Amino acid sequence: MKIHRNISFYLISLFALLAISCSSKQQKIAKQEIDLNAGWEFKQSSKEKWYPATVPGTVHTDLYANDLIPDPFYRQNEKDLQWIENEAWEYKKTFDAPAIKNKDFNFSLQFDGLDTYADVFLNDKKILSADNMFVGYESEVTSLLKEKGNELRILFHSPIKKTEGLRQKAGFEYPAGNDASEEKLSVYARKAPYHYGWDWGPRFVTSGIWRDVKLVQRKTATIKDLHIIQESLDEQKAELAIELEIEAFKAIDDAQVQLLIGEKNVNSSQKISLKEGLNQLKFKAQIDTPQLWWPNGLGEQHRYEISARLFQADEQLDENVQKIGLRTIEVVNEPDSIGESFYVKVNGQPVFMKGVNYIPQDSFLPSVTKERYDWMFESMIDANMNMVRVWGGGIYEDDYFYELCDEKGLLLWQDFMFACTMYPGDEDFLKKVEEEAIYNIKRIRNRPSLALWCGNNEIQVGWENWGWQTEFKWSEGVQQKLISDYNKLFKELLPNLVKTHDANRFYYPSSPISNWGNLDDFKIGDNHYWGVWWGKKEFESFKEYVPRFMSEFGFQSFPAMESIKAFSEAEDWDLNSDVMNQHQKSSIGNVTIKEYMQRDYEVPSDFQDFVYVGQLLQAEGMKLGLEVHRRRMPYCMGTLYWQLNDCWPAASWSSIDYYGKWKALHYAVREAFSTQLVSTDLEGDRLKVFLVNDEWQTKDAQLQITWNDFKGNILMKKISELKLAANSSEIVIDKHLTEVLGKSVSPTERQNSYLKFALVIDGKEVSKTFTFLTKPKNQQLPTVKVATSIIEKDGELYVKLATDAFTTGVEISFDGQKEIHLSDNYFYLEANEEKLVKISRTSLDKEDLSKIMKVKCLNNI
Ligand code: BMA
Repeated sequence: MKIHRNISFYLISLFALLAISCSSKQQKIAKQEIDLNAGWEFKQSSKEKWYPATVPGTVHTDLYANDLIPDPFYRQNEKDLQWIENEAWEYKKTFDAPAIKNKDFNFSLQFDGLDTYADVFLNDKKILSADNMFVGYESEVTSLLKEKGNELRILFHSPIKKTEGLRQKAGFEYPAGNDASEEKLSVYARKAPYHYGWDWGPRFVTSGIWRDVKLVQRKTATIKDLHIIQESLDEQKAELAIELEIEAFKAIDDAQVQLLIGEKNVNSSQKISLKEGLNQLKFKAQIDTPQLWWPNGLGEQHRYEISARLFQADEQLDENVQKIGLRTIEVVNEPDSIGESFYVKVNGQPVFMKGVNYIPQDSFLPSVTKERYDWMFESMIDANMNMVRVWGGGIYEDDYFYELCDEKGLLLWQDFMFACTMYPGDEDFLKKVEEEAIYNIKRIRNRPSLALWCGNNEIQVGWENWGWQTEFKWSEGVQQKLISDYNKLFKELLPNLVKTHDANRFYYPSSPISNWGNLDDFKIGDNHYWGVWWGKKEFESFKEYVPRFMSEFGFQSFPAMESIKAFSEAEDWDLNSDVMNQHQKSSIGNVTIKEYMQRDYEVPSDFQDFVYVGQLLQAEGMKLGLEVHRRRMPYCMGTLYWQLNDCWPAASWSSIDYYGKWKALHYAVREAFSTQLVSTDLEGDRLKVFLVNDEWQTKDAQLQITWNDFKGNILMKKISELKLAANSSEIVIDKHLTEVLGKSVSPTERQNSYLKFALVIDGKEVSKTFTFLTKPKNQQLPTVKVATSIIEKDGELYVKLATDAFTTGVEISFDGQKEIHLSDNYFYLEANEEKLVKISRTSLDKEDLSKIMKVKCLNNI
């Protein structure tokens, strides 16, 4: 064993005890990947004419780019584009492969994602058939490849036609309620469920080459997989097991493996023998005085880069590089004195999970650029989140998504891709799922952010509580089959695969495990509380229905007007118009928004005002839920709201719209998730004030309470000094309002005044909240003058605002601009307060922006 600075490293191979040398060899690698994404053409199979295509891409986006169809998201175009799913499509390209002259090389074509039923031909010979969009395919093509003019052709079969026979054979319908067709074919295809429609998304059943295509050239042997397992971790050292899978194209006895941490060569092996086929090598490694990886908010996301290099004689054949993080993550889900816990411990301590459910960012997946991923992650981090759930009706995400989880410190809750319906369980189906699970487990398992695998979304609760068993009138035999298939998939196959390929990770069969309709269930595991929205319960019910872990809850709103303008015309701006209904997929959508609005606000008759108030409503309702969950820590140890984003421009539960624009909700989430939080509960005239601290240190703090009237007169001010215990939630005030305010509140004051609570640490206001003495619709908000101007400061543009009286829900927008970001929006402005709001995500200058700026507030509508 040799020590290099604070990193010591030793390895034991299954085959030989290996000696160590210090020479780090880095040279041209025999394995090369040649990008084959350029120069594709496509056509409808039944037609003659070829058109240019984009790879990665989809048929829909290629048709649109060639002006063969209109914008699928515009108005009601979705309806007219359903024919595409019934057609077959062909893609082709030609390429040269000069390296084929070198007889030592082995060549294969690698497809990182084919959507979904595809036959692939090289020089007219079929090289593979694909039927699962969630796996990559590779086919050895050495003997078929020519030096010049190879033709690669892919025939995509209609996913509808491909699965119709399976439905007929089954002879019964699956309960796939989100599949927007009478014939529920989505269950038979291993294809993103949301493509078939969802209650926030359109139906676009895509086909296409949705991830990269490459020609891969290799020599003699290749590294198939590098798996790094953290076996132990303490302050002194981290012990790692490193497993290498090497595929040798022929037996050799002069291979060498070199391992590095960062740039540091920590080991070179003596010559080892590889048998033809798959070779598994195991090593041990140790990192001294490890630096830890922390979730966002608790510390740095330190990572170590571990590389394995494979040599033969002096030639480097291959290299595999993985970035790992050293941390412990435990999901504690066990019986306790209340019922059954569900919480996450990171580096030894329970951490409250603040996060969100993520859906694919586009109906057309390849349209999601790195910039769009960056923006989503920036927005999650800005909103103080530490967990994201990749929800089971979408896709196993792009590698870049997972890279950002690691880099930014977002713990990853990864569902397998099954949602809201029962699924088949025949041999063929299980085989496909097995391949898909192994492929994706191996792809993600080295990620330090990966906290847990979850079998599916809402299938167990669906089966037990959604009435499927009576609604579908299945025979006893079908019911038996459905439940037995469920058990095979989620209680046998998937947990066994996780155990085999990612042994230390927590597996959870289905989220949620408990039912929202039953209060007793809130003592057990996780819950999706849909009493608000689907159950039409008051937002206040969030206080009663607190689970041990909230993995979904939400409330809808429309995107802001500038985003609505992008898919509609002025004549569509009506809650009941066909276009607005097309872009509202929840069966109870617009009516429900209105119903809740009536409870708290005066419902504006003007559509644009309705959209605006709808966003305030969503933000206020959800803020209550998020705060309640944090207040109830440690009974409740996490809250992931539904949903972060959208896959098209529409009304939905999202906090960020399709164009990346933050709704009022996202600003509210940022406040509700702040590291230290002040939160209030006024029930009748009983006032409770809660303080929450997510840091692991005690904090000295000041709580400032002011009672003001809307005109700006201070009616009372109180400051108290306190200590916030580490990682805690406490009630610091639980009194009658009169006691807190020093006098009783008159009926006029009730309508004309508000309380402001500010939490100050080290002279900085870290959290604040406004508490009202009556609902917005009963308040007498004065008409206000909000003065605005755009100023330039240190090369940045800001909106400067001031108001003459208390102002609710200040919304800044810019005509025709749907992507501009404002550092704050939909905020309260106090009388005589001056505020600067930073403008970003625009190339417009001060003059342009001044001309198109608009300001709205609740007072003036
Ligand atoms: C949840 C999700 C989705 C759905 C949402 C809103 O439970 O899992 O299926 O979009 O509810 O209904």
